[in-house]
Amino acid sequence: MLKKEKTQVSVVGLGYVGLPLAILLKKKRYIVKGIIKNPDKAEAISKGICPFTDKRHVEDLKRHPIETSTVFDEVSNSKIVIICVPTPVKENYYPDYKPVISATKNVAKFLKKGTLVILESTVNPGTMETVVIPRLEKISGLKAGKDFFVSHCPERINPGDDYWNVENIPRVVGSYDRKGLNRTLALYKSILKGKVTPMTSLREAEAVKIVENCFRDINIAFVNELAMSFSRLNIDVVNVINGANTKPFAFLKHLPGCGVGGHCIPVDPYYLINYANKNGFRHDFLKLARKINNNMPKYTIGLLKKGMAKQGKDLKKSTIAVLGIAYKAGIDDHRESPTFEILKIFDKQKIKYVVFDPFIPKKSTVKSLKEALNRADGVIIATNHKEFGRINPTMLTKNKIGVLIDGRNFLNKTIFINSGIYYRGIGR
Ligand code: SAJ
Repeated sequence: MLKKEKTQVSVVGLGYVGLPLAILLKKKRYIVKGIIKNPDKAEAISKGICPFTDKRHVEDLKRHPIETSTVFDEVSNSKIVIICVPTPVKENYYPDYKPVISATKNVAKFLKKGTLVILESTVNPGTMETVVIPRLEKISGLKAGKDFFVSHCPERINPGDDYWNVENIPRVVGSYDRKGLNRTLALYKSILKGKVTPMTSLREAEAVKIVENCFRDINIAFVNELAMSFSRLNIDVVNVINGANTKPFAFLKHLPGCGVGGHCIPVDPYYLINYANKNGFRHDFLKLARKINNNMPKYTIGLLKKGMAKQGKDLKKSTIAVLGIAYKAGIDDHRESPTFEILKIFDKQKIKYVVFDPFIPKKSTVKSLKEALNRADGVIIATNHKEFGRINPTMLTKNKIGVLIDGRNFLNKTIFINSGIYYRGIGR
């Protein structure tokens, strides 16, 4: 039985996954030690200052500061070590295991007998057995199952979500052996309200997460393809999706947009595509979905070009306001954001632009929505931040803006069309 107050847990990686988890463990009276590469963030978190803007964690961390260091020594005093480091992809979309390998090696240096090591980072099936466990054993000289225990509990954080959080999201757990599984289930059941479901292996747990996110990616690709098709059939795809969504079963609503960003959805399918490829299977369907979604920024620019031409404006002599850098509304995370793809195409085609995101001033080229519109001849909404919801026809016409491409189908198309503005959404 876990005696929380006497159980020290090291959390490696205190980003959007590790930090909420560390705070929750502390709230549940575990002894928590944070480990993070960045010394400034380590110092801030130790003082209860949250290094990112998620308001939920700012308050929580102030009340429950986490003693955090950049070194791994505290692993030797921890009964449990949970690794929550990023798992990005490289340029060629191959999985980049560097953060996982570095964390694993550092943990192994201080690993003591009886410790339970859990990886929460998203990895493809087989990673625990081929990347993590061999390095833990080789460097520590200990044996998995005999001297230490290993599990995988894939993270399911949904940044910006006001309802689902680290405490209430159900989780799955896979382990190297039965003992490790029992210990891991005991840990998560002692801190979570969400259901904790045991899988029969590490691979199954790794596969669950990848399948969740591939499922989301292919469904987004499906509605993106519908959007491109229906826009030629003069059908509003959003109305059709909402209509289909009235069916109380066997339909799950997804919406088309100017692209798929984030640290998970556009990345995770490549983990499976590459791993399956190495084992002789080609995921043509997953690859096609990725191709469709990766093409949406280009499709969006095509809509803009058509609109500018219709309005008799020379795109080469115009400035476009790109509104939104974050990969989704209400957050400042811009990893894999479609906006960067849009700007890359603009740079290549020498199309002038300004870009504004109220959550990411450092990457904005203007200081306000007003300034962006003052300088624009056309607008692309790339992120449906609440602030952009107040854009109305007058704000455009007074700046002689004749084209609005709504990359998130965010605004009321009718009022813009009725005011003579060339409005196009994605599929409407
Ligand atoms: N998107 C669409 N159409 C949709 C839904 C999303 O174009 O219908 C786009 C978004 O604009 C965004 C990207 O896809 O650019 C990812 O959207 P997301 O809502 O999946 O955002 P994430 O990656 O932060 O959150 C996901 C979780 N989201 C939900 O389940 C709602 C979930 O897949 C995982 O818990 C989490 O990532 C993760 O960590 O895997």
